[in-house]
Amino acid sequence: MAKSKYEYVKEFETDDRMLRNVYVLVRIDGKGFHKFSQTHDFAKPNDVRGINLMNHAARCVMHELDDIVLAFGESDEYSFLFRKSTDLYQRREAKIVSTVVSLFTSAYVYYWNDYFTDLKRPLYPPVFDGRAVLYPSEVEVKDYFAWRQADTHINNLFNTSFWALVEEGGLTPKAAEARLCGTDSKDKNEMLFTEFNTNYSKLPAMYRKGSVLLREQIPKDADKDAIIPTLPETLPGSKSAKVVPVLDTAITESGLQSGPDPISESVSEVPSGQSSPIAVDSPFVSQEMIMQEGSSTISSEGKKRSIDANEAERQDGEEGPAAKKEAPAFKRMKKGVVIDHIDIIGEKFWTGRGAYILAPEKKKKLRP
Ligand code: DGT
Ligand code: MG
Ligand code: MG
Repeated sequence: MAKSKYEYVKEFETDDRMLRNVYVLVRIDGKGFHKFSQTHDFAKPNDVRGINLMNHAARCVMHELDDIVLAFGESDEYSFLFRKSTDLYQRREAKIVSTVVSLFTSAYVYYWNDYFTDLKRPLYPPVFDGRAVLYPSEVEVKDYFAWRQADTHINNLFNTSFWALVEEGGLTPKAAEARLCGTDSKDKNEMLFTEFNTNYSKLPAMYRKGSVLLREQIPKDADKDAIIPTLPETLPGSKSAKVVPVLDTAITESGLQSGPDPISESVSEVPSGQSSPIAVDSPFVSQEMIMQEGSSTISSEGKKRSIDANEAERQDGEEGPAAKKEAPAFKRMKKGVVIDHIDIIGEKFWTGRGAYILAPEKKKKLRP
């Protein structure tokens, strides 16, 4: 076919394909959310509607892009990790980043009213920026997520302390800042406990640890694309799944974290500028949930069982009769995106629920 005389302009386009065989990480962040959160009267320092909306938007991205194996969200940001061998858009950076940012932003606006029920749509269009970072090995990937979760912890502890001093303690913001200057995590925990009767470690994990999106087993008859919220009572307008909270934290905490908080107590602390007091008596339970779809029920215990069954099936025969007993249950499961608020700092996550994320993939033959 004859080319038009204008076609030469295509030659100006650059090849932005990212290096092969390294991890692609895309992080999006709200532009000017200091103002956006104020304009929309976000609760301080954590607005559960805003966090759930962020989580919903992130889940939409994961549903659309199968190569994303893990996502982590806090404040106005979300990080998405692609599997090492992703060939999405031939690894073209602009295509990948713009698709993630665009889908996230449109979902944020599209589902806005499900969360902010008293406001039909945002008062002005929210903007998110995005970037891709390449990480050569598992070490950097693990440290990346540890960095983001440590940031969540530091900012949330600071903001919780700051707004307790201002709102409950009657200090001016300036005086509150001065009071917190030079304090470490231990000091802040103690201050919250002794002066404000607040046990920081008992505050919702979603605030303290951020949100982790994983690909795990869900009941076969559940819609893979349905949004499976974890915090039903905070999800007005959510019709896609009937959910009830798991109140038995003993189950959900087991295998996730035991012993001291892995986040260093002596980490130097830089506030994010986020503000205001936390709803200590917040009604939600930020743990895994039971999801009920018709007759299928998956609970944290059930999910654990299904993962165990998954493991058992992989090791076929090695586990003896127990593995065989679990197999039928596993057959009724399929992969979906689930959300939790767990520690991703430390090996426990990467060798446990996160083991599939960095698992070796079949090497694709590169053409000579
Ligand atoms: P940027 O990213 O350079 O365009 O500027 P910002 O303003 O987005 O700053 P950033 O991303 O460092 O910090 C996030 C801001 O969003 C911070 O001011 C706190 C605010 N924010 C995020 N989530 C919440 C929330 O749940 N409640 C409240 N009150 N503020 C929040
Ligand atoms: Mg921002
Ligand atoms: Mg931010």
